[in-house]
Amino acid sequence: MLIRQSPSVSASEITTPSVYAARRDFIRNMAVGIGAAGLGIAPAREIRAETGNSLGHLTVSPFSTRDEAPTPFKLVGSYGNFYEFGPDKDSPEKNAHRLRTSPWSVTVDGEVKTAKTFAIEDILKWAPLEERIYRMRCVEGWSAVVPWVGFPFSELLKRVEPTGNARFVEFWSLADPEQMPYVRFPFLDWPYVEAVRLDEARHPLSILAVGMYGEVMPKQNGAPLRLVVPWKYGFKGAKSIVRIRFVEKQPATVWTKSSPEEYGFYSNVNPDVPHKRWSQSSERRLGEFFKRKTLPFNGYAEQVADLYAGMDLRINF
Ligand SMILES: Nc1nc2c(c(=O)[nH]1)N[C@H]1C(S)=C(S)[C@@H](COP(=O)(O)O)O[C@H]1N2
Ligand SMILES: [Mo]
Repeated sequence: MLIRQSPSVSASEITTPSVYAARRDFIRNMAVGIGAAGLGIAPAREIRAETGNSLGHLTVSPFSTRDEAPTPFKLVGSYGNFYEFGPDKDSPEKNAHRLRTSPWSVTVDGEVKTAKTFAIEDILKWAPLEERIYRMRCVEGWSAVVPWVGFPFSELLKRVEPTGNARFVEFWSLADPEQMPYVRFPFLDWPYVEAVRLDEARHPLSILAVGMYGEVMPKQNGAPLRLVVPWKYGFKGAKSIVRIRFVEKQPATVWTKSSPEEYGFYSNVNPDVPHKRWSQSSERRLGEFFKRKTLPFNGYAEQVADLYAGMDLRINF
């Protein structure tokens, strides 16, 4: 995104023995989890998000990826983008401790019958929390398998009533220079706002996530509430959301404003549409050495391709 050099993951991402050990343990636990899932029992886990705040019993969603082991939290928590906290991959882990996630509320407005503001404590009670193990892919060419915790976006639609004009949904991240030192610098047009079409948002794979690896969301990954849409590039998943706005027309987003020729509105993972500065045909899973082929819609084509029937996804990229 903001990098100008090679988008590939640096040598420090090459798997270390401890990561292998963690992964082996994780695979063993996953095997237990898959067996337990059918009984509605949460899997036992040794790897945690290390926030120390367990979310307790979780139902394992049938939408979860079954054939790939989650990436160790160690990697997902230390390599990512959260530009409000700095431009480097380790800036979020280094600086996001400055974020105050309580009190926190989310305002829902725009094309809704009645605008409402919800406290995060109440949002957490909307629905039973599910574990959703999703493949994720960043437009820069790295990917991960992440056990998110959250609930379908559609739960929000039970609490607010969009008007007949609502066709798109914007997600606004917090932009507080006191907590987020880099929003003083205009390298992006703050606040970070991303958006999807309403039918994409209400697709059963789209979730509002409040945690990962069985625990409350780590600050660097977007506490206390973020969007996860697994068939799109990672930048669509706005972190630390304070406002959700329903709108009629396709809005400009933080990335279409900064570089419209590089970041289209749809941002579906499409190996056939190269980024202007690099190919999108393959990706490197964090912790792995060899690249793997990128799949259309990040492997979720069967579930989501219908949303784009009749659209030319080379133009609507
Ligand atoms: N507010 C905000 N949300 C954001 C970003 C950001 O810089 N600010 N970066 C995006 C990008 S480019 C990616 S790849 C993911 C990375 O975070 P994750 O590894 O926790 O999914 O967050 C997305 N959400
Ligand atoms: Mo990204």
